[in-house]
Amino acid sequence: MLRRQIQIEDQALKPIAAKVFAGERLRFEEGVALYDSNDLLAIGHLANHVREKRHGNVTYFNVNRHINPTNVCVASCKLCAFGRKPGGDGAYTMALEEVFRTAAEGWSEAVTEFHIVGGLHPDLSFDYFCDLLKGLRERFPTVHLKAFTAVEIAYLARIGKLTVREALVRMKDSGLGSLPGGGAEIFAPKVRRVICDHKIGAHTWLKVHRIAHGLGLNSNATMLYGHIETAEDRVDHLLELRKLQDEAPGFMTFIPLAFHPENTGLAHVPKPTGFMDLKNIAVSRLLLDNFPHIKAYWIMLTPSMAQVALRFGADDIDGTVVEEKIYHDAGATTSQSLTREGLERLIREAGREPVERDTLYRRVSRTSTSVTVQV
Ligand code: V47
Repeated sequence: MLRRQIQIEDQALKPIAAKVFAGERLRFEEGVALYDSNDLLAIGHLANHVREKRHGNVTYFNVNRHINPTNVCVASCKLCAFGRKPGGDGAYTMALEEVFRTAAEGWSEAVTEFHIVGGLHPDLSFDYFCDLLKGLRERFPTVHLKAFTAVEIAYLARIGKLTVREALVRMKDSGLGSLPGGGAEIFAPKVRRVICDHKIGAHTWLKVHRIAHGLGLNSNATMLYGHIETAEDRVDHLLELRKLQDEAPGFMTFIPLAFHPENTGLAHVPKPTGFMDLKNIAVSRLLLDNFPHIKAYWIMLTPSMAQVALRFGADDIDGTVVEEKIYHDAGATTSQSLTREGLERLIREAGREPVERDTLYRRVSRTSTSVTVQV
């Protein structure tokens, strides 16, 4: 039915559409052809077909809080407006008690996830991070701790003189529940050299996630677009993620992240447009056939664009958040918080059915007196 209704103006998309409807995997060249095409409605229609085949009308959201224990960072990535040099203007580092107080201030019965990321601090010990996890687990035993990007994990392992596996085992024992998807940026070395020269390379980023998956820790993945990368770089990035997911499954969600240039070392780069945002959501849904979820991160996209993205391949809109620093330091003008009701309204108005999930995509049911996670 869907197949007959589709209008394809770009002839190059016809064979790709046939493969999508047949459920066949797309190749590198087909990914590039999708990015090169301006037939956004046809691309969106194909992505929506895949999205509805997997998830029907459901759109996921969660009730979460962000915690950023420090913005002090030894790396000076051109893409970032959040990190500060030690002792620099606006630099902060929370003592553990401050982290716990921040968490307590953001906590309510409804919160199911703390999303915790920060800078690469030169002096905080590996034990600080394990104690942070232990302290949060002890105080908030029902809250899932999605913490530390692969970049932080690799750095903390080095600081602690541990292998990545040993570091992850220690963190898991301390309460780590899963890994967020940050730090992936764009895997192509020539782009990484410019936008995040001091970060681990693609190989190490992928290795950390591979090891995490092997230890039973799920994770997410991201891709930063709209700076100096090419369509080929984006497709290469997506196919590296798809390959890892084939070999060592464990990714839950892919989140395309639009570059925000303000206050960064790449302030001259024009902001990505809405057209580019929707194309990235749609192409990632089409190429990442082994990823369960594609997230339209409303903080980054704006709530209005996130709503539209729910018809272009996305089935998740992220959470309530409350306080967000990474995007707002880089000029984001979105609000830092949406209520549960606000998220539900956005999703319903897009004609989708809101489903509250926990970090691992188990449905959360609520009554006025209790919260239940369905396992
Ligand atoms: O790793 C940093 C990106 C990421 C900028 O896993 C920037 O559920 C745009 O990973 N403009 C952190 N992007 C955010 C992230 C994330 C967000 C929401 C959900 C999840 C998840 C993960 O933000 C960084 C980097 O890729 N970033 N600076 C900037 N100026």
